[in-house]
Amino acid sequence: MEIPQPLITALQKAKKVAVLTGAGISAESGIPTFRDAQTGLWAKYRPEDLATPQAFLKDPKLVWDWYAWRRTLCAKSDPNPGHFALVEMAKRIPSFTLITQNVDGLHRRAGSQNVIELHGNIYRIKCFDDEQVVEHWDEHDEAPPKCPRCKIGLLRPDVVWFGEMLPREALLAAEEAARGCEVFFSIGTSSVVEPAASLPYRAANQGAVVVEVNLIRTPLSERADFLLQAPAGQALPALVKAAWGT
Ligand code: BV8
Repeated sequence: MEIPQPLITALQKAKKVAVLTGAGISAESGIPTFRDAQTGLWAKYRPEDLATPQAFLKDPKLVWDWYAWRRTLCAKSDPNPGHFALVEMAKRIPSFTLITQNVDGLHRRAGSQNVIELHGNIYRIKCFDDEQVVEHWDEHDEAPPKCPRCKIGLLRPDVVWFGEMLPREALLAAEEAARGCEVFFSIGTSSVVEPAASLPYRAANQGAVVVEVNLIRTPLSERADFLLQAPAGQALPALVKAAWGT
């Protein structure tokens, strides 16, 4: 894959790089993206209709089972060359910040450090009522299990649903990284969900080079300086090889 020389040069010179990833970087690991048709049992549901507190309150078992299915899928999936290329890139950039919208934990499993998980993590479970994370619960309990601590609340995945605030520290750290970087990558995201979708614009507004990696154009494409229109699992290793020969 041909990488534009100006992009290679910008990356080789960069001291501060920030990266935002979305479901697209995990697609080649076999995890359906938000826009992919859900498969099997879940084909008739739209993710946006299930990933909300209202959906959970309306049908707790349905939403709990959807996340249980996704958790199993994530656990069976492995990081792909796109995730590993970001681990390599981080070794060569003095200040590298990885921000993800994904809840699948694949960046950490690939070896990325200090990943900013803007939308939580599907493996972390918390009480719907007091929001406290729960380590263990009665696996034989009906789905969703009751909180073993307060005995009243239902357990839910510790992910950010639509209409819920993002974790404050994570969002502040992501915004700071976008403001201070020289190169900002937006990888495998439809660039429509806020506030994550605003991060590349914050970077562009302070003069950063913005690079989009996606199969198709998105609302960000016209603002990006470079669009690598290819699967992340091919584009990112090609970029690392072009910049650092590995
Ligand atoms: C908030 C975790 C303050 C859960 C997710 C009305 C009412 C309430 C809120 C709003 C409203 N209007 C707007 C909002 C704000 C709302 C929002 O942005 N809505 C959108 C739909 C307009 N945002 C929120 O609600 C956020 N909270 O704002 O709080 C507030 C509160 C109340 C009222 C107003 C404001 C919370 C947003 C977080 C939601 N949680 N995930 C879970 O995982 O179950 S969002 C989920 O979808 C993802 O995490 C991701 O962030 C988002 C988009 O998904 P992507 O990652 O982009 O994936 P997608 O499938 O869309 O695209 C994949 C891309 O990859 C595609 O472009 C594809 O081409 C590409 N691709 C595919 N394969 C590859 C590839 N690219 C490269 N290589 C490949 N191989």
